[in-house]
Amino acid sequence: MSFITRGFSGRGRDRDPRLPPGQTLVEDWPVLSAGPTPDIDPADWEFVVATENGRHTWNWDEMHALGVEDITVDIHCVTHWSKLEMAWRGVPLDKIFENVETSYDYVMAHSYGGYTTNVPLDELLDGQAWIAFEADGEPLTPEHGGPARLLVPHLYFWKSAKWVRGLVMMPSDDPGFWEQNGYNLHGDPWAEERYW
Ligand SMILES: Nc1nc2c(c(=O)[nH]1)N[C@H]1C(S)=C(S)[C@@H](COP(=O)(O)O)O[C@H]1N2
Ligand SMILES: [Mo]
Repeated sequence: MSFITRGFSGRGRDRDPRLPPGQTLVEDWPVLSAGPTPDIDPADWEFVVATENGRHTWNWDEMHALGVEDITVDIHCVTHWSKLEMAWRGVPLDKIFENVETSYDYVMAHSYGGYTTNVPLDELLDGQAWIAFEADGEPLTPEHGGPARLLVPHLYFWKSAKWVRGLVMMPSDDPGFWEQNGYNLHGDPWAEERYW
């Protein structure tokens, strides 16, 4: 007799509908970092948005003062794991871009440590992306990107740059670190945009 628990990443009608194709549920939270984990004190943390018109900067308190939200989202890693209904806390990118004038349509996210990833600006707005400080009720640990990371849950998780330090506006969709190394320029998990 076969028995399949609802929510298990089975096939066909037993598959959790929140799970994109080719993904498997995990209960733990894997750590995936391309380099060493930087040690950043929130007191030294600074976030920069650079546009064709100049630079805007926010320190830790100024960023929080923009307005922190609690959100519950699913995350999907290109290495085939997904984690459902994670509780996150952060500032929506909409609040940041209320203060930014740009005619450029693309963004390169830059991290402390040198990681980069590209995202179209319109995929960071309308409640689709956050500068996140907490996950599951705790400050983000350094290995998960603390003190602050980008969170773009509708795209594969490599777009959610850990230790984010700023965004550089670009006129064209130039590839970031993984995108130069074979990952898809866009990365929609529902369309399985994994690689080139
Ligand atoms: N700065 C930085 N951000 C990064 C990465 C990285 O190596 N460096 N890896 C990416 C990848 S491939 C994934 S799947 C997630 C992993 O986040 P986690 O370690 O918190 O699970 O972070 C993304 N953001
Ligand atoms: Mo990943």
